Amino acid sequence: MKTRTIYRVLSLLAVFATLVLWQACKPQAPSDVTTGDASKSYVAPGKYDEFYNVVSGGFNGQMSIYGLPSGRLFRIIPVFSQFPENGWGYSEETKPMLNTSHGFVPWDDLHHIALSTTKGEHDGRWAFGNANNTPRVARVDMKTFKTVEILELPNSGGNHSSPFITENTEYVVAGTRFSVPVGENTDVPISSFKENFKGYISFISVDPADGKMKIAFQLKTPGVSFDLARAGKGPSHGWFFFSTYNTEQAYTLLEVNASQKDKDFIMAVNWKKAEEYIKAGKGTKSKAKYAHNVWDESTHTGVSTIMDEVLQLDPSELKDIIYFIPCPKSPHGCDTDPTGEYIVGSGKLAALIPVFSFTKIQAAIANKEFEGEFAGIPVIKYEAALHGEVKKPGLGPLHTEFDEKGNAYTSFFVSSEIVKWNVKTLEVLDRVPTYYSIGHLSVPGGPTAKPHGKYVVAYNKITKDRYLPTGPELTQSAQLYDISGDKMQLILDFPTTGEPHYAESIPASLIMPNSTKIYKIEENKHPYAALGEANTKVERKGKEVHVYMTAIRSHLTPDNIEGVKLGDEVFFHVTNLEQDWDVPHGFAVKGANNAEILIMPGETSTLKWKPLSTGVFPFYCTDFCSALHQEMQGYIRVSPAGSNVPVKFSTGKIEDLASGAGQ
Ligand code: K7E
Ligand code: CUA
Repeated sequence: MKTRTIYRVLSLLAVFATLVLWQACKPQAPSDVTTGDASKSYVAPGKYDEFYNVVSGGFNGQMSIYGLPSGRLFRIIPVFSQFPENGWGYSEETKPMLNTSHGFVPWDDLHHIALSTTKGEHDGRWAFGNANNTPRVARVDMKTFKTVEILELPNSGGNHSSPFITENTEYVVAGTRFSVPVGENTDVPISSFKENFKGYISFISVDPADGKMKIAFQLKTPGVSFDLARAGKGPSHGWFFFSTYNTEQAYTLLEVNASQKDKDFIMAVNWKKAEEYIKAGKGTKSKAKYAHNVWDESTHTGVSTIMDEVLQLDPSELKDIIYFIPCPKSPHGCDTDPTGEYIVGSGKLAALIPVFSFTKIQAAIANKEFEGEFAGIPVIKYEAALHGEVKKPGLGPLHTEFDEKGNAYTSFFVSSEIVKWNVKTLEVLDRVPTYYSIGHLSVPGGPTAKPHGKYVVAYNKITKDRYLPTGPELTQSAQLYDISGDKMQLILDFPTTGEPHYAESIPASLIMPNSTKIYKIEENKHPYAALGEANTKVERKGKEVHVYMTAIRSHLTPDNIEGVKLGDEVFFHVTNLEQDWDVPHGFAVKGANNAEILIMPGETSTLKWKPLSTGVFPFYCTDFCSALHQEMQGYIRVSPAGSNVPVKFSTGKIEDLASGAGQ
């Protein structure tokens, strides 16, 4: 008890000292800030940006797409959260994409994105994102900017160290933040952490042809927290590096109890070795329940399958898969440089940045230069793995990105700055303030073997006085710096949606030519599609009424529907017959509690509606599609449960009252 109080006091003192230091080096007020040449971020009307900036949405659970250098927002791609703007997670087709072993989860937290690479370079095919809370990895197709696959990760809690990709996107890798009890009985005392709690790293294989994901294997690790990671590249291809914290294995008041040790670990994983063990028949199949949701482009529908098994390897028995390397004070970022030789650990509470050498790590393993073991895993001697330390770089290093000239850029949360340093000489070259308290940063191509350079974007955690105030809740603040010269120059502030954590930028030339414009109507295999107005109909199946509807400028077919009865569920399957770029139609019906849907050209989408009263209900197109958009509307009649109003439907039919009245 006494020791704990002392720790507590010490840690509070440390926090206090940090805050004092922070005040001392707090950046100036916005009006005092001189910026670089703002015209460098100017993209004239009608001109395109040079880069797509793919940004995680943090607590909004989505990804967003900006242009660089303009900072203009182009799109929010719904991933792990329902999105009223286009009906993601509301339409019947998209609901299965948000299914999990815990049922339908309408909102999650997306921290990191990863763009697919081939030979370590951006290939423009897919963007991956992680769900933190209910652990999942999603794949977005960069042709359609649509989430096409979501894979849940069993035995994980707080999927933060995720997703990170190997050089050729062989694997997307995800590490658990929370270690959790595993095995048959997980109903154990929390205080049994050391005995019962384990960490898991999932290696998800990605089919090179179509991108399909599958959990290839999981590594069972000692019970610690994994924070971030990077794959090796070039000479270190075949290896993976994870930052860990809470190697104290605390299970309460982590702010104090997980900050006791002077050093935590970087965990080096030899995944080629793991593959060898699997080939040799090692590993055990364990029961696990997780959802695998796949979007089918031809039916425009997601299918959710619950999986029941996962292959696991235990590196405490299967030697040479993992090694620990001591790394000062609760490392957050763990980044590998473009050459693959250097691994940078950023200790949140450290006053220096250690840079490890892959060559030295290999030599240390070969020569058994270990300082001992941690839970059965060898710990390499710090000095044996170390290339060197960047001295006095700043306070609170978080993340490091690289340019094409051998420089590194590290974000410092506490001292609110970006520091540029040379990877080989470890010399600090330049520093610029950020407004305020930067989290992640992103250099175009920064995590790849071939950075595109030019800019660094700061994703700041505190916005304060940078924009017109909007009450207690402010926009998030990103800042763009020109890094083409020796000195970094701030050239743009731009607000962002959600809370961006990580982001990557990719040259527009790798994405733009492949961007899908329409879905071909003749390829539409949706079971309820009406491929042409002649195929529209209304079908009753018991208490379900299926409306095969079409939308084309400027009418819905059918636009008069009768014969629905109270107690029925009505499914509006709307096919957009347009074959023209940028002509979506929308659909909404009065009283529908899932609002509306937005349907792209050639696509079919379904809105389910359960009327709760009799009467005539209007429906209409929600997307301004033509001069006669406001005429794009119709009526559906709902009669009492026992009525004998027959099912009928039409468009453009004028009935004389006598034939329709009284029914
Ligand atoms: Cu924001 Cu990558 Cu969740 Cu660092 S993490 S800041
Ligand atoms: Cu279709 Cu408005």
